[in-house]
Amino acid sequence: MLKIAIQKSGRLYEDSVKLLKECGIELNNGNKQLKTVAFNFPLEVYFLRDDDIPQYVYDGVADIGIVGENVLLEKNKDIELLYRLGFGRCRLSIAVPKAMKYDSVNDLKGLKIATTYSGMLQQYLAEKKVDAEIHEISGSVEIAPGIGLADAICDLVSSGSTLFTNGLKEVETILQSEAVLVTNKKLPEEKKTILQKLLLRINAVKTAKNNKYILLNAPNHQLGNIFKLLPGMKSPTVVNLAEEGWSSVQSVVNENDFWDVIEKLKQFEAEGIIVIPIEKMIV
Ligand code: PRT
Ligand code: ZN
Repeated sequence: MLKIAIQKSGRLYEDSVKLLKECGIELNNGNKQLKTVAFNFPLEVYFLRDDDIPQYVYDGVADIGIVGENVLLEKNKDIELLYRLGFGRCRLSIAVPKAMKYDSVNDLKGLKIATTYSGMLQQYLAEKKVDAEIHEISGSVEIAPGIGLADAICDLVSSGSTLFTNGLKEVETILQSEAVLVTNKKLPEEKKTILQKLLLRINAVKTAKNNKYILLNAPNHQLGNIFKLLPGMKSPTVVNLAEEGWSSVQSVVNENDFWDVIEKLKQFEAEGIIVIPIEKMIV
């Protein structure tokens, strides 16, 4: 049995449970217990505060965990980052009052900066050789300058609206963060085998999300160009159309290149382009 720690409630909870579900792992977590066992996979799930997850994984209470990279780095435990999961994206930034003149990181010299991320802020300021005072608080960091508790803040930002409504502007970014899968470094072989199975499934889900299945019709004299554009997993599937000189092509296309590829396909006389989401993809 492999033990995974995920957030009990908060910004990472839903996506973490959804990921396990997409991996075909069924949980009974309706009434928010502390832990639950999956019905159809050797996985025990612990629901914890995100701040505690690195310590629990380090101690081996949980074998693996899903946590923000920001928390992983702040807690600085000797555990391994296994996989970037692509949700819970945010950045750890320094912000100052809107009216303050700010040209470079040197303008932070001598300021009092409120944060819950004192470890990472300290490291950042040391790297930049800026001598500032770190004021560690446990929450509501964004109000600190407004109530005279600090001159600046260092906090997580996603849309930027919290900074905006508190009259602050973002001036430095310390880290780009997302949810990550972490593991204890000393898993026994039996648990490693289960982890490999889980990783295969996570990979299949994530790869599928990054790719689309594409079908199109094209004149045969353009097929060479189209094959170069859509190499697919091994090579594209090609079927003759009833109309002489035309073929149907089936392949996969990466989400990031999608619109570029579509534009080029039009130049190569492709018609009737159909794009379909992929549920799982094992390469
Ligand atoms: O109870 P527990 O301790 O488990 O939860 P928590 O309250 O400490 O964490 P939670 O649920 O707020 O966040 C969990 C993780 O989500 C964080 O560690 C990040 O990795 C990630 N994440 C992504 C964020 C945000 N986006 C985010 N915007 N965490 C916090 N925020 C906060 C930020 O602190 C600020 O107060 O949202 C506000 C800013 O948001 P914008 O959109 O106004 O910029
Ligand atoms: Zn927390």
